[in-house]
Amino acid sequence: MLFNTYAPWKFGFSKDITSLNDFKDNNEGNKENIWGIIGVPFDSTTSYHSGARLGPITIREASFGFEKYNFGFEKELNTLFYDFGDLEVIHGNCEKTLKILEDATNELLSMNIHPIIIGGEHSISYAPVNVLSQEYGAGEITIIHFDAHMDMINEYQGEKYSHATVMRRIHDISPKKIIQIGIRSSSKEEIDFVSKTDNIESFSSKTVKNDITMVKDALIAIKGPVYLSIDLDVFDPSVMPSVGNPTANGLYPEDLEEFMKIIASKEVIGFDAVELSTNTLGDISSVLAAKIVYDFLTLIG
Ligand SMILES: [Mn+2]
Repeated sequence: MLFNTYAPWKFGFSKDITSLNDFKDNNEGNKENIWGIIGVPFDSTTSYHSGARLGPITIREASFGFEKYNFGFEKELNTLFYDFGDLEVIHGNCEKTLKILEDATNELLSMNIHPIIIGGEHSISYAPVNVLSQEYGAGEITIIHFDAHMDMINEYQGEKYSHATVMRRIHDISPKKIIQIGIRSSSKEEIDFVSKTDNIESFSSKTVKNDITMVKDALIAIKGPVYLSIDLDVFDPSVMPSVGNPTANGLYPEDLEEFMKIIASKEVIGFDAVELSTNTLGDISSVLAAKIVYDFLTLIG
């Protein structure tokens, strides 16, 4: 008899769980390197291409195209991870959604599971970083932020919590450092803020192209816990067209692979991949977005 085991509502190679409660009962006190995916189908502060709420489902669906052996890194994906499904978001209310995501992240941490957040728009990154800051101490954590945009403006359209202000809100938490990579669009106000702020290091996409060693050295120098936030618009629109704010002259998959190898050797405590905004299953954006999560999971094990 043939069975159809295709299950696009869970990320490929995730370990099966029937319910969160069963999982809790079986994993009390487990200190292993375990990861948990939470999808956050939220896009209410999106200003250009809406649709990031479909990011979690399209990333999961595209993950079924991969092999367990990650050819690019010559390593099997053997990391233990679960896919907890999608958060119940409050459409139109960013702050309430962040609160729900904070609760969910705390629940993962209570089971000693590291969060992987699949967006959804970028505003959601605030919640896991805030929770992890309380757990590890804000001043200990380095944020690695891949993005075409600085996201450092204090308010956007009168809103403090927005995809465009997320790194400013994260900076308010007083992390040890924020390292931005791939920047190629910002306001003058953001540039002024970043240049006068000691704990923010910002590398443009041009610097990645012309002097990738300098950027790699900044990553190699990191000590202590790391949170990785990837706004998928960091990629060039030729390889990642379906994002909330596509921006020309971006990074290519090979660039991120180089950085990922270094990042995975650090003490990574959380990861998000956000801003995929497509309603087409298996398009180039979904496939590359899923590859980023797949590569991360392969390397972190
Ligand atoms: Mn961006």
